[in-house]
Amino acid sequence: MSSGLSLYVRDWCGYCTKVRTAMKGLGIEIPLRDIGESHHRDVLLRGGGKTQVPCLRIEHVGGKIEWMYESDDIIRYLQAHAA
Ligand SMILES: N[C@@H](CCC(=O)N[C@@H](CS)C(=O)NCC(=O)O)C(=O)O
Repeated sequence: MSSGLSLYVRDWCGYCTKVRTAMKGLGIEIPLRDIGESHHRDVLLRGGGKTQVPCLRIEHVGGKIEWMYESDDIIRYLQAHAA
């Protein structure tokens, strides 16, 4: 698993629920950032370029930051990188 993961979400977002359900199935816990909080929304917009959720923030070893949108891509990533 990459060193630093966080998942940007909204509570009412069905795509976010899909990712969170997959995480539960994989036994993975990732810090959640609800973009209902303006700070998290601003960070997502500045970093990823849009406020669409879910978005997985991946901090790779060496410090490179990747912003992954699309629930199916996120689930595939977690399945591939789950320890
Ligand atoms: N195809 C995307 C759809 C994600 C999506 O539509 N998210 C909605 C919330 S449920 C959203 O963020 N809409 C606002 C926006 O796109 O800025 C996925 O599977 O993750």
